[in-house]
Amino acid sequence: MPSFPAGFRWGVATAAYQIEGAVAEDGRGDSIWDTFCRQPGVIRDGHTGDVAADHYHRWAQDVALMADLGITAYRFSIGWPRVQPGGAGAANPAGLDFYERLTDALLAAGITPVPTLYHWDLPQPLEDAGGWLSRDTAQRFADYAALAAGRLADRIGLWITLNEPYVVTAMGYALGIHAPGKALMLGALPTAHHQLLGHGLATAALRAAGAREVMITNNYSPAWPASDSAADVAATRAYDTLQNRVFTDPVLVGRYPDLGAFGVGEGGLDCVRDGDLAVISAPIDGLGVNYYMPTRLSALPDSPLPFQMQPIPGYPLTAFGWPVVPAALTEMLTSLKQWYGEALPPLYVTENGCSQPDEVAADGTVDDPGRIDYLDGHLRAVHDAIEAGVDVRGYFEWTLTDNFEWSEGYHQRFGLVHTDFETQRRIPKSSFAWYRDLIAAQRAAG
Ligand code: IFM
Repeated sequence: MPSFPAGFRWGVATAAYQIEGAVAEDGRGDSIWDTFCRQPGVIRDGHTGDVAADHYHRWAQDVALMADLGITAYRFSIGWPRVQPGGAGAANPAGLDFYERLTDALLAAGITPVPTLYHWDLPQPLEDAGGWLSRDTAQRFADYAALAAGRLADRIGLWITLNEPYVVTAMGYALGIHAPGKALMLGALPTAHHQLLGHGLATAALRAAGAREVMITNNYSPAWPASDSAADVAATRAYDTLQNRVFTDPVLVGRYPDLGAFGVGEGGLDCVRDGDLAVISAPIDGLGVNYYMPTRLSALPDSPLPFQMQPIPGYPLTAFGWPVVPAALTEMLTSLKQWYGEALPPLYVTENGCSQPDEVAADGTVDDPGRIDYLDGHLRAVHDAIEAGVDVRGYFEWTLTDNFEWSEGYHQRFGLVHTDFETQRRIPKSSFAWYRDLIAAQRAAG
């Protein structure tokens, strides 16, 4: 592996609902994911995040694993319903206590904490009041950001507002595959604007509370046409706009891309008010890039979403069936630089990883060579982007332990550490040792 720049941040990333469990402890309220998981038939095999990887009780063991791994930064998410159970009003001190204990343990282990404020666990009372379809949720988010930073910004410098707002809009409100399970198709578009407004308002609240650096994380995917027909090329452009530009242009250049392909006229989205884009485009200090795979598209005529995804033949697949295409990560990082030029802040790969069908062998070990290949290829791809002049400052592997993978329940294992969900026993996989050795070598060289 070539050397990364000195000071490059080596990390792992997790999210509250996927690992914590303890959903009814210490005053935590319900989130939309608690409610969604209770609905029959929506999550594979009826799994829920009620226990997950029991990180709420095993956080000290997990921090010890991170210290052993040698990471320099840990991206986790703060559970909004733990900190502010009703989504408004005073903080739940016990919720903040948990993240304070975690933060202090990380700092004591020499690991920089990098919290994300919203990784999809909207307090249920806010959804009952309209969720991200309601403009008021943006202000509620900023108030919650102020509570979290009010307790922690004296120890945490770098904050992330939202994780993958595209997925919230697309999977949660347009298609109904994720919580809150609404299938509104294009009626979901206001959730994009309200999340972005929440990002802008929260950015101001974080800075007022003393946060030094603020970022937003989106998931990006190079969009490839299935053919060179005009229809497929247009469909690909529409998809690219929706996934890669709608949640980035307003933040970096203060305007929405052309949404004509989605029936939005020149006047733009109805929900945008004067001054919103100035709030949304307040300067940020970094852009989080989550990358898993490219997307290949063909036209889907007479549909509100005018594209359909096509398989990408010729590449290995993860256990989830996702094509493994490291070069597309280089393409994505260099495209962002091409698109935004000087307006692009430093980039951090805030998620990258894969689900593998690993199993515990008779001797108690877990070998996952597919994950090692995946990580090796994608880290080389990040390095290629740096060589090409893109300012990438860190890499957060997804994820530390096997966890609750949303609609797939516990069926997709993304961890460097195997979790036995019956006993909560953790077994570092061979990829853990590989990543540990890589980080040690890079840190020694840097
Ligand atoms: O597990 C998810 C995570 O919550 C958001 N990004 C993609 C991961 C893998 O699907």
